[in-house]
Amino acid sequence: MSGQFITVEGGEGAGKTTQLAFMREYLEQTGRRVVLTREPGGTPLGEEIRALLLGHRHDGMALATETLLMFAARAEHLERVIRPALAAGHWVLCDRFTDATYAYQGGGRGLPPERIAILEDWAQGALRPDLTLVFDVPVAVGLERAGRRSAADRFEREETAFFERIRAVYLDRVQRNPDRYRILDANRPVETVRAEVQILLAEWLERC
Ligand code: T5A
Repeated sequence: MSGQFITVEGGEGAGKTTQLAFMREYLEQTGRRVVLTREPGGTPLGEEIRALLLGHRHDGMALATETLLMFAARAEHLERVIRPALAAGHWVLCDRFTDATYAYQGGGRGLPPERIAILEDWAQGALRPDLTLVFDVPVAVGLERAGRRSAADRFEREETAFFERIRAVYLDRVQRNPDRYRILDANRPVETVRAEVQILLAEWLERC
């Protein structure tokens, strides 16, 4: 049984982490071995980079620095966790991946996507997620949920227009590649979203 690389994306507070716990449980029930991980992070070094990126010690960090740190954490993650897990036949569930760089550093901050594509090719080679679920929620709803959960990190302090641009990039990427992406309306109760996630995963399992 071959492994699959599934990523989960969306704006702040879309419910990714909540649904990933369910996704793991469901896939394990079907006999798959699952590695649940996240970006930025997923390794000891990556988690240290995450703290630099999300914390407030370096507010005003240059966009190139921010982007390269995302890819530094990603390179480590690929080398130590993602590639070995896939090679062992595990299913990798990743909370955000390179789509988030296109959305946040590209759409949100204005970095040309061509630059991101160069780093993507360098760090990943030919590796791309097999399936990407995009949880779509109105910006105000997501920020309100995220705000209830914890204090704002360096990204969550941005203005609404920043998050609208991020949402637009995700929707655009879904439209351009419907084979790889599935979009879910995340502005519904947790259980309703969960039921749709289960249907999508069941369909995906049939294809594998
Ligand atoms: N980033 C990341 C980049 O800029 N570039 C990159 O390349 C990468 C990889 C990561 C930050 O880094 C940026 C993007 C991010 O800003 P993070 O803390 O991991 O930071 O941020 P998020 O991934 O956005 O995590 P959040 O926790 O904010 O959002 P989730 O995981 O989507 O939401 P979740 O499940 O934690 O839910 C939030 C709250 O809402 C409730 C939950 O109980 C929780 O309290 N909730 C719901 N409430 C009502 N209805 C539902 N359907 C709900 N689902 C969840």
